[in-house]
Amino acid sequence: MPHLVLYNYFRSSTSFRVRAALHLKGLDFEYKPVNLLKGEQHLPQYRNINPMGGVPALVHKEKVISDSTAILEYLNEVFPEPNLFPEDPYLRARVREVCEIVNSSMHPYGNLKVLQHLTVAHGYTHEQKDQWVQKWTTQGLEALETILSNFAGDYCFGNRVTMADLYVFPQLITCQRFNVDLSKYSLLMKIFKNCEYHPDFIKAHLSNQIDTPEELRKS
Ligand SMILES: N[C@@H](CCC(=O)N[C@@H](CS)C(=O)NCC(=O)O)C(=O)O
Repeated sequence: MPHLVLYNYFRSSTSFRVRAALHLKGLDFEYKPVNLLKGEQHLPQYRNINPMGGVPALVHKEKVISDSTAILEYLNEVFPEPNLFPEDPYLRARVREVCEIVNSSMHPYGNLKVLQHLTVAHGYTHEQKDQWVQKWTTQGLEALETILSNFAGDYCFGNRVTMADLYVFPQLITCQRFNVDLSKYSLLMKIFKNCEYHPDFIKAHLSNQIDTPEELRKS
């Protein structure tokens, strides 16, 4: 088995993406928790691994890669089965479009450092931070619901998991955490429920990790 080490945090949606890919590809990995709430991402020894101070970071055969998108592309090239992209180049482009909507236009607004800045510099309350995430993620949700209506089956693109599901599913969990009203996104909720029961998504889920606090574990 290849030696893979994943620096990550149970609740991080970018970490989920990579955990799910590793499980889908049947790859064993060593789980190294980085506690974001304790600020372990800012420690010099972690900054040596990822100078951006974020999770995830992957070490494969002593070579480091950080940023989930780069890691996922690498894993899919080095361990091609099952392919997380469709065969068709047009569909591949549309999968990447969906991933990028989540990655650039949704995820950053709920990121810990952004929310911490809103609290420290602007005095945001818990409710104001919820409203902030709600405001900025809604546009992405609307776009995803429309785009995926052309492609979805059980999952975002047809009836098998693709890279798009690895981005969309954990982002919907984040939306729930910030009380975003997801009830009107019926397609996204259908995909969410199917992902929720996928065995590799269960293994990657925030409630099942070694650093998951007891109160967030699924019984
Ligand atoms: N684009 C990066 C973002 C990484 C990132 O910011 N991850 C979050 C967790 S989901 C993090 O580590 N945040 C630390 C912080 O905000 O201090 C990726 O996809 O890996």
